[in-house]
Amino acid sequence: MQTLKHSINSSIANSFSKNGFQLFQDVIDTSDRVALEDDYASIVRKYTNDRYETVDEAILALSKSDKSNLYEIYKETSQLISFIKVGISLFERTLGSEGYASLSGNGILIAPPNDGRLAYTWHQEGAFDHKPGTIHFQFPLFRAADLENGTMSALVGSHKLDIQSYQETRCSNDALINRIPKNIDELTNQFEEHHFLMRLNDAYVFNNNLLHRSNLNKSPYPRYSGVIRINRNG
Ligand SMILES: O=C(O)CCC(=O)C(=O)O
Repeated sequence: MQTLKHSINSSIANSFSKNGFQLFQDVIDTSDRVALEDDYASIVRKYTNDRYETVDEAILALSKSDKSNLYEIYKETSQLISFIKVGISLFERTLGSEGYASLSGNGILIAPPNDGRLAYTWHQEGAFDHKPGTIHFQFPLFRAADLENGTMSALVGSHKLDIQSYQETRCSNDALINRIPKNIDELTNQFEEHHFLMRLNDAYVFNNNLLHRSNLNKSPYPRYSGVIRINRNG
């Protein structure tokens, strides 16, 4: 069973095993987050040839006219070295520093306004070939994650389910692949939905089997999420 560091607070560890997720407030150092945002801005500048003043402006323009480059940017972010510092502090501050951990997938997801193409519908990470026991961290970049900009949500306690049989969908070659459980209507009736509201420097940690999704961004600005996946002791 996945565990969290008990010395932080045993009620936090208990709520992670009960619900399948846990919020950690102010767990990321501002300087580490800003280093990641700066690297992201450099990638965006490269793909847009310095044509835009701000990251938001560039992402809004790409989401209207150049969706394949938006997808390339997403793929390139997985290699950013600045993920390592954030990953180390998340590991030490939430899972404990004993043993070792490996990063097993990072990325910066973009949710442009009113565009479901780069958003995931209901899924379990375990359906995407992560090792059993992988722990997933999700945190906002550039601005807070709220109901208006479509922050992710999860079905409370659904991590106790096995990996469900799923149907694979992809709306285009430059869209993310979705693996939606075939019985999702039944499951959404069975479990309560919880929205992951986060301020900058907060992070949620969640279980590999937890059912979760992104929601439609109804704000005028893009939503950016950092994602770090960690295997403990291998
Ligand atoms: O950021 C989001 O909206 C969803 C993230 C997600 O599905 C994930 O981290 O696995």
